[in-house]
Amino acid sequence: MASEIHMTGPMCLIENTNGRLMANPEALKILSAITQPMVVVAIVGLYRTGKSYLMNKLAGKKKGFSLGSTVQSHTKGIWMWCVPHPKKPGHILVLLDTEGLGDVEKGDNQNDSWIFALAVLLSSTFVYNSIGTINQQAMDQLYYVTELTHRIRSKSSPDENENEVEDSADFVSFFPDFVWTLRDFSLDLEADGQPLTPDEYLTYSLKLKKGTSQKDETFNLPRLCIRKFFPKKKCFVFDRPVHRRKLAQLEKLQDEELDPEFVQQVADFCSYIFSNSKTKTLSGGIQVNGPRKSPS
Ligand SMILES: Nc1nc2c(ncn2[C@@H]2O[C@H](COP(=O)(O)OP(=O)(O)O)[C@@H](O)[C@H]2O)c(=O)[nH]1
Ligand SMILES: [Mg+2]
Repeated sequence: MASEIHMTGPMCLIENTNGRLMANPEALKILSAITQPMVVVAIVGLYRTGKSYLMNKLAGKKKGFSLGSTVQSHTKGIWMWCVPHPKKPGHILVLLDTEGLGDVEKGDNQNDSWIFALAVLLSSTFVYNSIGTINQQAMDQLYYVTELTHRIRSKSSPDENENEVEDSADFVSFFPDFVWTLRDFSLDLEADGQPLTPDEYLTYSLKLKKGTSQKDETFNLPRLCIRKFFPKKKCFVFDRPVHRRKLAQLEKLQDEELDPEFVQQVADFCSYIFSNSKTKTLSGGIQVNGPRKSPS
């Protein structure tokens, strides 16, 4: 059966056509034909932060999702690539790459916010990718997480509610695991002279401010949302893969030409995803395969 899934490359799943998000019927057809359990990994983050490059690593292919300033990166939306799961026989690994998410100021962030919400809902592992350290800028770009409650309404709380973060616990049960990937990370991970693991660094970065000023609340909101929505969190840091001048040719370089630390970090990330990413399930533990996931 697995041999029936033969996608030679990614295809658009959710397309932004004239400002409207539309599901591509061809992609839905492929999804509906999949009868095996699916592990769905989605990646989201600012453009040109190496997302597609990392997804190609998960696909085990040098080429696939196109990198950098190609035609594809002008199409906002979600791209899909279904490959046989490299570690779980009989399972399909569905890779979802998002395109064109810009900063909040650049119009059209309604669609960006929907793309973000769809990536959360469709995936069993949700990867948030950013460059550098977990600073306020990286948190601000996670602004869409604070909009999830407006986008997703669970049946049990149909009315507008002041306290949406509190009331969202009921849909968290089918939320994906959260992985934060930090690219070009150059900080020494330590606090008070003690070394920190990337996971401890993430936990530390998600600490809330005690105050109640507007500034404190703005600081706390994305952190609160991540903590509420994603009970299972993981963090990976990556060195810069090569010297700045060679970055544009990254796709053409052999592993031997890359920073060995980076090669190891990518291997560790892939290995974690392959062994830990769960099958996408609906509440009640129903496994999702194609026909259930696509609209019937
Ligand atoms: N600085 C840096 N550049 C990267 C990294 N990974 C890929 N790139 C390069 O950054 C550019 C954009 O990569 P791409 O994967 O298309 O980014 P995306 O827009 O987030 O999908 C390409 O030239 C890649 O070769 C990384 O870890 N660090
Ligand atoms: Mg990309």
